[in-house]
Amino acid sequence: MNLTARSAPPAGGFIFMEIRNIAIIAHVDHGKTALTDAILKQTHAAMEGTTMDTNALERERGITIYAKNAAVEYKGTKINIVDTPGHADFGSEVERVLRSIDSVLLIVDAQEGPMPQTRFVLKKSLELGLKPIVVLNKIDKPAADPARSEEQVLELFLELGATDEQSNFPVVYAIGRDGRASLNPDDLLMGADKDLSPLLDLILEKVPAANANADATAPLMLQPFNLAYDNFMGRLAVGRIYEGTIRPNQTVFVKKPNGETRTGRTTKIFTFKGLERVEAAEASAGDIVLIAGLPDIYIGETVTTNESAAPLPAIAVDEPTIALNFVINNSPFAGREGKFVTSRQIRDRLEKELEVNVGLKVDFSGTDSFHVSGRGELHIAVLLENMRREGYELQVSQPHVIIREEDGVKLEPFEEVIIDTPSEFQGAVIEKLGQRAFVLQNLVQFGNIVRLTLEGPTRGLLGYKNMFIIDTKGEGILSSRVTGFKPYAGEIKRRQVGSMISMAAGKALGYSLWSLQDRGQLYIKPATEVYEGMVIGNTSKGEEMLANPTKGKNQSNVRSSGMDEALTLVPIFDLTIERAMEIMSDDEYLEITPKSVRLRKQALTQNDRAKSRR
Ligand SMILES: Nc1nc2c(ncn2[C@@H]2O[C@H](COP(=O)(O)OP(=O)(O)OP(=O)(O)O)[C@@H](O)[C@H]2O)c(=O)[nH]1
Ligand SMILES: [Mg+2]
Repeated sequence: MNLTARSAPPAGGFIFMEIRNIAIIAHVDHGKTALTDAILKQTHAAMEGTTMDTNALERERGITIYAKNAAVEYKGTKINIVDTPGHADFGSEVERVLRSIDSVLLIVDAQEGPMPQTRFVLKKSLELGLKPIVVLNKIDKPAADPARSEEQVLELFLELGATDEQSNFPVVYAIGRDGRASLNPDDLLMGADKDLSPLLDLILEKVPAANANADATAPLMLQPFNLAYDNFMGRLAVGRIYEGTIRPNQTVFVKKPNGETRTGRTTKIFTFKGLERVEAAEASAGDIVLIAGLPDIYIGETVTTNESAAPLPAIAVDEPTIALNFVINNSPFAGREGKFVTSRQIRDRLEKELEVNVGLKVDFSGTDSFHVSGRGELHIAVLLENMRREGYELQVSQPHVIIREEDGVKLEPFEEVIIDTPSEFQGAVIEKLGQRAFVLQNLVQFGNIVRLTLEGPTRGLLGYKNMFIIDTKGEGILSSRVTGFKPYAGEIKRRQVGSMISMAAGKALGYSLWSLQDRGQLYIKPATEVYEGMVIGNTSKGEEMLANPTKGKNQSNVRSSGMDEALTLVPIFDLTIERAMEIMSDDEYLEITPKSVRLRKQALTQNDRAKSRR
């Protein structure tokens, strides 16, 4: 019965459409989102100017943070596309997507060639047996060298142990931003191939149809690989249907990977169309859907109509590596700028975040302070940035790596770091990372650039990134990825950034800032309001220093002519959440409000600080 049903339209009178499921993967900035946007535009799935980077923070930073689904129709076939983030901190977003699609477009900037995250995402894809389509992108760049990049991509495939079939990859050349692709780079540059059809045709030809061998009449087997949240419907699961058909108001069994089973009932089903979700009466094997109605559903669980089915293999979600406390704001300025400041409000917000943010963990046992664990500084910083935009106000403590014990052995997270830097700076980089327990594993020279590969504890990287920018004069590129928990690497001396602490409350005055700026780097401008115990800058010598930024020019001084005009202030050190988390000390809090990011001592008066030191 199943065999005949397979080629017939599924029940409900829906037109049977072939489906292709792909993910777009690459190193950061190689053009994944621009290409996806162009596919949406060409297939009239979205209006011109629409972008997959729908989140405000994504648009502002120009990076993708969340993996997102879209679907287009091309020549009568539905193509489900998952655009993924390229930044290493969000690598786990990519990993869990790869399990649920059938092929990847590996985008490579034809000027830069393969970069660290290219290696990471390609490795994961090859391990899963996927056969990538390689897109050499940005061939319009003056220094683009598609032939060389293609060769480097092939080397990378071989190095990563690709099978013959995998390393015999199809190649397309593209100017993704302009929505053009070709099988021949010269044609493309000469103006032929005015759209992305050559790429889309290749997808139809090379990617296996997702519903070709799947049985729409078999019992349902579905696995979520992502979560979303809707104010009315609550938690939504984005999942791939492996077998069977799913409908609204359907009773299902939800199985954890260990076999534990509970029942649930779907309320609504959605499929993707362009960037939108559309309600569906049913969806069948091969498709990617959003399900509402299962409030406790989680990534990697199996949704099935067969109570005795074995669960699908688990999708590994990486463990958190760093932790810090989210504390209610008790600074003298608390409540001035934020709408949501209470412990209850912050708790509710974090609970909501846990619905969708799979790399995050929160311990709610405290009352005014919650212990939050995440996948890296950027992962936490993005959450904090989102919260302040929504009107929240809170403080956080210095981030620490998570140390755990297994069989009596103390373990901590380790990372592989890949650095591209002009060779003149390699000495400083190797030395500084060496002091932070990093071991050099590989060094390759390309012209004037060296690529260093090092491995060491995440702990050693905390607070390093600022130093790296200085040591490489802004020309270095650092990418890192967590390689796992390994035995504790021993003590690492963290270079203390000394704080310049305000001993007064009031408005900072230009004159006093002018006289303080020789002692270190300031975080505040004239007219900034300060309070006692607020950190207003760092000191160049690394010592703690008390200062009064509100002090005016001493009136009894003999007037020195031309003095006021000569008050040139050097640009301040702009305290962003990420930078502040890097430099803060463990006796400080970072105060975050919709309008301000301030560093402060936990104990505000010198007396209290002296007491807490004793
Ligand atoms: N010259 C040129 N620039 C391009 C092309 N495609 C994209 N870009 C530019 O490259 C930059 C990064 O593009 P994105 O599409 O955001 O890159 P991404 O891979 O999605 O980046 P992440 O999601 O943050 O990893 C943008 O400024 C694009 O305009 C291209 O074909 N040629
Ligand atoms: Mg992107």
